Amino acid sequence: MKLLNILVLLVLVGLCCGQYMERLSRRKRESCFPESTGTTPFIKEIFLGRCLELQVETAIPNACPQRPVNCMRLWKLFHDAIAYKDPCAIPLDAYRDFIAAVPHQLPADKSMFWSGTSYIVHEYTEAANDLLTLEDTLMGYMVDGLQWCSSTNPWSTGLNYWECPEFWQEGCEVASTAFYTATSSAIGRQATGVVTVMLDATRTDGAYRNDSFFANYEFPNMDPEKVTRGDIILVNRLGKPVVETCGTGSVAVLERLFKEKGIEWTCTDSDERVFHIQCSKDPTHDDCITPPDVME
Ligand code: NFD
Repeated sequence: MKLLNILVLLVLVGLCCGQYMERLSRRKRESCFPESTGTTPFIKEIFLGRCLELQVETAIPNACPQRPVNCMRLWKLFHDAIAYKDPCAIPLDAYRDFIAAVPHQLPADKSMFWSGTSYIVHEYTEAANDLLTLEDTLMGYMVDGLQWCSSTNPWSTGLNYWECPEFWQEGCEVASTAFYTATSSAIGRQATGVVTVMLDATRTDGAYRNDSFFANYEFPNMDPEKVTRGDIILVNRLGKPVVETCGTGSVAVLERLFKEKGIEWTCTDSDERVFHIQCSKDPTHDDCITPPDVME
C-alpha cells in the first residue's frame, strides 16, 4: 500500500514537473534558481518525471512500449554513462547502454529531422500533429533543454552542479555531444518509410551543413532498405534574405545524397504552414501584415 502511494506521488510529481518543463522548453527559458553554468538543478527528478509523464500521456499514438519502462534504470544508465569521468573527455560511445535500454518509438512515416530550425520545428510538428522529432521521443524528451556534466570529485554525486564546459571549448569532448551523437545516430537508424527534414534556407553558411548532427549522424544512418522517401522542407525566416532554394547550393547537395543512397526525395521552399506558424509567433512582422485592400 505504501509502495502504491509512493508510486502515485511520483507520477503526480512527474506530471507537474514534466508539463511545466515542457512549457518552458518551448519558450525562452529563465531559471528561478541562482544563475549557474552547471548541471540543471533537480535533473534526476526532472528526468524521472518526464519519463513517467511520457508513459502516462504520450505524444506518440500507437507507440507505447511493450512493457512499462523502468525509469529509475534509465536514469542510472544515463547517470553512470558519465559520472565521475573527466567532463572534457567523454567518449562518443558513453551512452551506448542507455540507448540500448530505451524503447524504439518512432512509427513509420513520422520521423522529423531538423537542422538550424529548432526555433520553429516543434511548433510545426505540434500544429501538424503528424510528425515527431527526437525531442518528442522518450530518448530526447527526458533531457530536452537541460544541461549536465560530470564531476571527478569522489565525494560528489558524480555530476557537477556548479559549472559545465561548453561544447565548443577547444579540446573538450562534453557529455551533451556524446549524448546527441548517440541519440541522433539511433533515430537515424530507426527511421522507416517517409522521413522529413526541416532546414533553414536563410543561413549564409548553408541549409545543409557538413558539420551538423543531421549530416553526420542522422542522414548517414538512414537505411535505404527502410526509408522510402525524404521530404525536405525549407524555412524562409521572416525578414531574412533567402540564400538557398530547392535545387541550389547545399540543398542540391542533400538532394544528390538522397539520390545516391537510392532514396526518392521531394523539396518544398514555400510551405504555407511554415509561413503561418512564423506569423502566429510574430503577427506584426512586416512580412505578415496583409495590405488592407487584400483584406476587404
Ligand atoms: P543545429 P544539427 N555538441 O541546429 N539534435 O543538425 C553539443 F552538445 O546546428 C537535437 O546539428 O542542427 N551540442 C539536439 C551541439 C541537439 C553541438 C543536437 C555539439 N558539438 C542534435 N553542435 C537537441 N534536442 O538539443 C551544435 N550543438 C547544439 C538532433 C546547437 O547549439 C535532432 O534530432 C543547437 O542547439 C535534429 O534532427 C543544437 O545542437 C538534429 O540532431 C542543434 O544544432 C539537429 O542537430
